[in-house]
Parts: sequence; C-alpha cells; structure tokens
Amino acid sequence: MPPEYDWENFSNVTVKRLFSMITTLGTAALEDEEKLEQLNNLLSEMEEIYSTGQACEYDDPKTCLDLNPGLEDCMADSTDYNRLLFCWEGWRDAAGRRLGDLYSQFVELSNEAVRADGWNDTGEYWRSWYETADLQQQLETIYQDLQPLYQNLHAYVRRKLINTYGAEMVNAEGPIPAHLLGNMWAQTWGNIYKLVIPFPNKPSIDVTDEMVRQGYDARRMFNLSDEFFREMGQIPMPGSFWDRTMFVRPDDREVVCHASAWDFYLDNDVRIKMCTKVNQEDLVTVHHEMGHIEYFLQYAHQPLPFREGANPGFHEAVGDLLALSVSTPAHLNKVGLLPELVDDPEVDINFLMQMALEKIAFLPFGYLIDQWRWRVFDGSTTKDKYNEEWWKLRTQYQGIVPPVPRNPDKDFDAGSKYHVPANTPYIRYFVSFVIQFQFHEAMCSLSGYTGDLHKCDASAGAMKDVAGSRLAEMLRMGKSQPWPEAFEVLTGDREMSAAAILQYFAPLIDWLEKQNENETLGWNNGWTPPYDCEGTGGFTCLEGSRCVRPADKCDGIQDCDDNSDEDPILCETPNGRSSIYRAFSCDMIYSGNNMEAYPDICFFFTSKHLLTIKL
Ligand code: KAF
Ligand code: ZN
Repeated sequence: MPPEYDWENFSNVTVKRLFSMITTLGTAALEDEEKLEQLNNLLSEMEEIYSTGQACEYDDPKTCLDLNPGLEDCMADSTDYNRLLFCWEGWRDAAGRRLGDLYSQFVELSNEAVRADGWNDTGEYWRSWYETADLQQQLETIYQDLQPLYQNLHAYVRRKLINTYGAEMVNAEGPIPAHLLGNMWAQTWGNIYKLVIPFPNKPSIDVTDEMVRQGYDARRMFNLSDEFFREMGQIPMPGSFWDRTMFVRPDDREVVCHASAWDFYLDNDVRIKMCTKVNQEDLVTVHHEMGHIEYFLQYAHQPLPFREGANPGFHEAVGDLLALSVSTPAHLNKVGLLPELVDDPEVDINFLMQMALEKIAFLPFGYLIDQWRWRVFDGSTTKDKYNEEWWKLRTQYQGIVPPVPRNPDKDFDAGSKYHVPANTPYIRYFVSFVIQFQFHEAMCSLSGYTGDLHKCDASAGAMKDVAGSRLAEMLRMGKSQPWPEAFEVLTGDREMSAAAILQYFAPLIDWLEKQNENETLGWNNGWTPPYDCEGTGGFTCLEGSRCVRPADKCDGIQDCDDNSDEDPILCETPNGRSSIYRAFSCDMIYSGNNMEAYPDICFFFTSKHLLTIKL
C-alpha cells in the first residue's frame, strides 16, 4: 500500500519527527492476533509469578516470606551468612526457576513482532530509542572510565566483609559471594553501610533512625519530596495525585510492589504506586518516582508522541538528580533529619562512602543486565546458556559469585530481577546514573555554587531559580528533539561523560586508593565460597555423593543418580508433595503427618545421608 503521506520528504523537522514516531509500531506490529495475545499472556503470566513468589521456611513450610518486605528486609538487615543464603536462594527458587521457559517463549514472540516492524531483534529496537548510532561504544567508554573506581570500592568492601564473615567465606582475591551485599541482586550496597563505615566514631549520616524517631510515614516522605520540587521551581503534584497514589502496600490484595509512576495522559491524572517503607533508601526512591511525575507534568502540552523522556535515561535521572541535593548533609540538616552538622573531612568520607554504595556499586549491574538481554534477543545466547552467560557477566562486571552451585537446567537467575519478567529495558538506569551527575554539576553551577560538587545543595544557591528554570525548560521539551538538544539546554554540553561522577567522588577515590595499597584489585574468576549443603536445607543423595538443594527435591527431575531426590516414599505425603523435613530424631518425624501414610517407616537426614529406618 503506498503511504498516504510522503512524510519522509516533509521539510518541517518537527512534523517529520512526529510522523516517524507514530509509524513505529514496536511489538504491536505483530499482525497475527493469536500470537499477539500469546505475547501479552506470557507477559502477564511472568509478572504474576514474580509478584506472588514466596520463599517458605524449610522447617516450617507454612511460614512464607514475600519479596517485599520479607525477603528484601532479610537481605538488608541480616548478617547471618546462612540466613542470607536462605533468602537469596529462596527467592531464586520461587521466581527465577519458574520463569525460564516462559521467558524463552517470550523472546521468540517479541523478536517476531519487532521484525515485522523492520528491526533485526528486540534489543536493536530498544537501542533505537536513543537515536545514537554508536550508543554501545559510548557506553563502553564511560564504563571503562569508571571501572577503576568500582574496583577500588569492591576491594575495600571485600576486606570489610572478610572482617564480618571470615576469610573462608570471603576470599581476599576472589569475587564476593552475591548474598552479602545487603541487596537481593547486589545492585546497590547502601544497606551494608554499617559494616563498611570508614570512620565509625564520627557522626553517621544515615537518617533512617531519625526518620523513625520522628514518626515519619509514607505521606510525609512524599510531602518532603514535593516541597523540594517546588523549592526548585518545578510544578507541584496536582490534587488528584494525592488522592490516587498508592503510598503503601495494601493488606487486602496482592499488588506489584516494584515502584512505578503512571501517566494517564488525561486531565493531569498522574500517580505513583509504591510499597513505601520508612527508611533513607525509600526516601530517595520517592524522589525518583516523583521525578517521573514531574517530567509527565512538564511535557504535558506536547503532542502525544513527544510526551516521553528525551531518551529513557533522562526519565530515570530527574528524581535522582534532585535527590543528590536532598541527600547532602547540609540539606538533611536543614529539613531536621540530621541533628548535628560538622565540617570534618572524615565525615565527608563517611558521606561519600554511603553515596558510593548507592551510585558506584550500581554501575556494573546497570551496565550488564542489557548486555545479557541484547545477546539473548540477538540469538548469540541461547536458552541452554541463559544462566551460564548471566553469571559470566555478573562475575566479570560486578565481581560477585553465586553462594550456592547453580543448576543450568533449572535456574534462571536473570528472572529473579523485576525488569526481566516485566520486560523493562535496563540500560536506561546506567545512562541515568552517569547523566544525573552531569545534570547535578550544571544545576550547581547555574545556582551560583562554587564548592566541592558532593556538598552542593542546588536549592541553597543564590541563583537556584535559574537552575530550576533551565531544568524545567529541558523537561518541557520531552522527546520533541533528539536528546543532545535537551541535554545542551541544561548542561551546555551534548555528550554523556564520566567526568562529573569522577569529580563528585574525587576525595573518596584518593582515600580508597590509600586504603587499598595492600589489596589486589579485581578478582580471580575461579573462586567460589564453600557450600554447606545440609546447613542450608539441602540434603545428600542416598548414594552419598551429591548435594541436592531444597528446590531440587521432589520436583520431578532426577538429580541423584540413585533417584533418591525423587523417592516416592520421600516425596509423597497425605496432602501431596512433601516439604523438606530436617529432623534429627525419629520422634520429630513421628509427630509429622508422614507417619500417618507410612506408619512403619521413619526417615531422617544426617549431614551426609538420608536414612530410612524400618520400625
Ligand atoms: C534506580 C535508582 C536507584 C536504585 C536502582 C535503580 C534502578 C531500578 C531498580 O532496579 O530498582 N529502579 C527502578 O526500577 C525504579 C522503578 C521505575 O521508576 O524506574 C519504574 C520501573 C517500571 C515499573 C513498571 C513498569 C515499567 C517500569 N519506571 C517507571 O515507573 C517509569 C519509567 C519511565 C517512564 C514512566 C514511568
Ligand atoms: Zn524510574
């Protein structure tokens, strides 16, 4: 069919841009309606599995933990090696394992859809949103510029973790076991600040305790954030936002707890959905989500196809950018969350360490997720290699290892991270973490600030109005022009660069280099921590040779050569599949309902063997 408009030859660049955007269909290009439905069903099934997954206690299968808050709190708060392992492994058994098959089907359909629209694969389509021919090259350069800083942080944290967990569990030259970094995915490490604090005798700059002490709740956190946006001359949240936002996890229904911001493209109807907890990390997340809303409000006058971020990284950067000012000790002191404010280089290092655990620790993670996904989409990583390739990247970039052996036939650890089943691209966060520092530097200098970048609160500058209106001007453009145009409005520059983030962390870089004089930077890829099979709910095959992890038992797939992991006696109970019994005497088994079905057999585990005893 000939096109009705010869838009490719239009002379007005804006109208031409509009046409090029509305003629791109993405996955909606899938013409076969049955397949389109199948694709949508796969996506909702994956989201459902992710948002309802639970890990149940080995010794009490009726007590189960949700990801949020249960398992996330466990990862954040526990310093018990095996408890952390239970939470880490339990989540991967509950979510990832059940998603591998669905995900590979999804990849096929998604590729088929975008191919109908002229793209080679889904990754290529996603990258096209950046309108940057050498995007991958540019990102790789930035990543290389930042890697020395990451390696220094990694080596310092590894040394501190040896102090906590011992040299057997954390090797001084190895990658770090993935469950010890305070976060389910080891993506940000702020929760282990207390284990790695550089100067423990100097004031803490973590405001969580103070928030709790002052009786903060979710609404108050949102109010504080809204006030800051106003102070910076941005558009306040509209009344309906306050009525329609979901601030906390409801107790009457299941919800997707992963935070999100929603633009209904109608009458300023914008909302956030978040299961807010009262702590510093979530205070930053509130700003992050509100940044999305602010962008929605600023570009609301644009035609629909332009109501998007200049590129996806911009959308992710807005709230984080403002949070960089809010997080400074000076600002936290101003809003009453930090009682004492002292000017001391050691306190500065404490503060920069806390920021590095959030911002620097994240960089390799933010970079690798889509390295993995792009290769899955372009076919160079096939389904049988999903998990192996995932861990290759996790070890190569982040310097972490799985704390328990992975099973390539069953485990699908990429699926345990929300954005994979939810099919949300991730490189945007890497871009955001880089450009938010460039934006911050620009805002600070526009506001008239001249000191150290990490101490800048743009709202304290004499010319903060200038900074605020430039920011608004950039946001108001939406996606109406290629991103370098918008970037230039605020920064005067047209390129992404690692320079601002390196400048921000300069004092910490010097300090870390001194701390690490005797450390080996980097990690040798061969090392893995010892794994205590029985200690973490696993059991050993009858023939004694092999450890079977809890989730491998009675799953219908033979893991033991003698098939004892699928032994019908072990697996059948009156109410279906058995859970794992870790009993140390027959009496305990006696009281369990297994005995009703098998009155003459008692079985129990020792450290090496499953014993079956005839009574
Ligand atoms: C960012 C900041 C600090 C730490 C870590 C990150 C990365 C990332 C993460 O792994 O937690 N952050 C988020 O996922 C925050 C959620 C969101 O605001 O980015 C959200 C993700 C999402 C949720 C549901 C459907 C699609 C995407 N994004 C948005 O709500 C959004 C993004 C663009 C435009 C409008 C809304
Ligand atoms: Zn976001």
